[in-house]
Amino acid sequence: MFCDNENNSVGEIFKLLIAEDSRVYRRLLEGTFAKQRYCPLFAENGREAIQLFAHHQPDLVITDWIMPDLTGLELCRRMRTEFQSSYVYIIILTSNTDKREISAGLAAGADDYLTKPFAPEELRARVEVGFRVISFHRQIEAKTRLLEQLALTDALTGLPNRRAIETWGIKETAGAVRHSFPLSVAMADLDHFKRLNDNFGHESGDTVLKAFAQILKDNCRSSDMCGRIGGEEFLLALSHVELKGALVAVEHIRESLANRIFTFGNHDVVTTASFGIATSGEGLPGFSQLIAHADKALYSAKQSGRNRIVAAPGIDRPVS
Ligand code: GH3
Ligand code: MG
Ligand code: MG
Ligand code: MG
Repeated sequence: MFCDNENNSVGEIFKLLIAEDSRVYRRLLEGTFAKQRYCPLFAENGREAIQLFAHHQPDLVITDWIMPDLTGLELCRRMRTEFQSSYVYIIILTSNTDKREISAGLAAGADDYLTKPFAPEELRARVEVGFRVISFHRQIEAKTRLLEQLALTDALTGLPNRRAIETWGIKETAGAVRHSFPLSVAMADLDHFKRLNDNFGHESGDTVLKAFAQILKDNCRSSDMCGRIGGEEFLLALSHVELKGALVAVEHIRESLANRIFTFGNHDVVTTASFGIATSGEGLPGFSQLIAHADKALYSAKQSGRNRIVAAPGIDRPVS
């Protein structure tokens, strides 16, 4: 096992994996890293190195060149091609001084090499360089993840945005076709929202948008998707749910908003939303067609008086 360096106050925690078939060299390497803030995990051959690599996802790997099963070169290649989720720094430790072979090792994905016999302080220094590089990589990876998250999130409500909804929808529709399960989509649009903004100000409008987003979140299972399409338009997609189930769920959402009293200044304000629902039938349309059907139904809901749910095609459920 890796050392328990979780309580290390020095800073980041790094995992080091060493692949070395020679017992003598393993001893030497143990001594090299004996008093470090990290302590290594050892593999005695290439296959074991791959297993430990997959299980522990180390930050840095030191690999011997010649081992009985996999060479260090093959190990580098496999680590680079089979495990691409997070960058790992690879140092080849070799008795091979042939520059062409060393170049081949670097080309196969190694970041650095050191020849045997090695000076412990030099290896420790090179490992520190590796951890420095890994630390930058981890920071960049974390920032990239955050940016990806922000690119898929609506800033005002914290709900997934149109792009996130579309990505989810394409995947879910493919699953629904493959496994023949129903998918229901509800489009929602707040009623007379412009008037609310005009009467009580944009901030009050934002308060209503956030409150409605919260109602959607509260009624959205982890297998579902709810998001803000834009403006005062939202979407709720219910996976494995037939029209009947979708009507019940959406009715609950409609009521939750209609029963809520907002106080803006001296005014108690009630606001409502209209909904259009489309459910995939036998011949499942694409996600964008499902949205288009739901949108058409939403238009009918608006035309026939608002604060109601209309199901496509033509199933009208006036509620007021
Ligand atoms: P309908 O019942 O027919 O849907 O009428 P409506 O007034 O809701 O529809 P309309 O499309 O005329 O107006 C939508 C309004 O939503 C206009 C726009 O200013 C407002 N809006 C869009 N995005 C935001 C936002 O982020 N915050 C606020 N406060 N208002 C927004
Ligand atoms: Mg060897
Ligand atoms: Mg609208
Ligand atoms: Mg509206």
